[in-house]
Amino acid sequence: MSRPTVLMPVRLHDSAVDGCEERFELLRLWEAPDPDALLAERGADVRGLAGGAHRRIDAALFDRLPNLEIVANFGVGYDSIDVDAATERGIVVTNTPGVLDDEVADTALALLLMTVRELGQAEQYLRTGRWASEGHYPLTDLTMTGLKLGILGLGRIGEAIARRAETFRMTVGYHNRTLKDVPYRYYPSLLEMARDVDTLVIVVPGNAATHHLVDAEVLAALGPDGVLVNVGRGTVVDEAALVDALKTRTIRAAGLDVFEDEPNVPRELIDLDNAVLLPHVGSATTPTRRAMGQLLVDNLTSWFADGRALSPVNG
Ligand code: A2R
Repeated sequence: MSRPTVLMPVRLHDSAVDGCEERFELLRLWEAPDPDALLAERGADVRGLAGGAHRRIDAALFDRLPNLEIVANFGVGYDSIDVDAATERGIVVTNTPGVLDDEVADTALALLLMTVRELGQAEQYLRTGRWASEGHYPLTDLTMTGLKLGILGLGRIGEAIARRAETFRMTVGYHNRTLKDVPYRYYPSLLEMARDVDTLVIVVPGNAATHHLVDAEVLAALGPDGVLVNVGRGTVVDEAALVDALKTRTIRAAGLDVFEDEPNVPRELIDLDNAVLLPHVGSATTPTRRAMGQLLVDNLTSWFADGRALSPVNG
C-alpha cells in the first residue's frame, strides 16, 4: 500500500519532520520553489497536514486539499487553525497536550521570580558595572513566598503551575468557566479574583471567548502591587491597556512570554523597566519539542492505521 501523503506548510521541529518522512510521503511546502503550483499539482493527494509555528490554516487552504482527513498541530494551542471550518468538512484536528505542561509551568514560575525579585534588572545592574560603582542593588518590596496567586485557566498547565506555587507556600485560586474538583479556591468572576490576589498568571487558550479577557478593568483590580504573568496567549491581554497600566504603575510589573502580534513586541513594552519579556520560549527545550513532535506523528500514524486520533480537539 502506498504511504499516506502529508503536507507540512512550514518547517517544524526535526522530530516532526523526520517522523513524518519515515512514515508518510512528506510534501515540504516551505521548500517548494512554487508552493502554489505544488498545491495545484498534489493538493488532491494530501490526506494529512502537519501544522504549527503560527501558520494560519483555514478554509482557503482546505479548499485546495479536497481529500484532507486530519490536521495535526505542533503545540497545545491551536488558535492558528480554523477548527470550525475543519469540522464542517469532517477534518479531525489534533494538538499536543500534556507533554509540555512541566516546561511551560517552569517558565511561568521563572517569569514570576524574575518579576517579583527583579532578577533581570539586578543582572543588568551587575553587567553594567553599577554594583561595583554604586553598591548593592536596591531591596525588592515583594517576595515570592506566601504570595496569593490567581490562575486564569486551571487546566493541565495551570495545575502544574499550582503544584509549583504550593512549594513556594503560595495561596492558589483560579478562574475557569467551570468549577473543578481541586483544593484551590474557585472564583466564578475573573474581576473578583484579580481584586483578591497579588499575582495573576494567564494560561488559557487564545480564542474569541478569551480575547482581551484581561483588560484595563482587570488590571486596575489587580492593583499597584499586582504582578501579571502570561504564558497562555498574547491575545488574552489587551496589550495597549497593559502598557498603560505598567507605565502608570496601575500594576507593579508583568512577565510575558506571549504577545498579541508575535514576533512584534511594541517598542513601548520593550522600553519599560517593569516588564520582563521572553520570546515565546515556554515549551522551547529539545526534550519537550521532541515529545511534541512525537505526539504529532503518533496522531497521524494512529489516524491512518485505524481512524483513531490520539488527542483530537474537535470530537
Ligand atoms: O473554562 P473551563 O472550565 O473549560 O477551563 C479551561 C480554561 N478556560 C477558560 N477559563 C475562563 N474563560 C474562558 N473563556 C476559558 N476557556 C478555557 O482554560 C481550562 O481549565 C483551561 C485550559 O486548560 P487545558 O485545556 O488543559 O489547556 P492546557 O494544556 O493547560 O493549555 C492551555 C493553553 C494552550 O491553549 C496554549 O494557548 C497555552 O496554554 O500554551
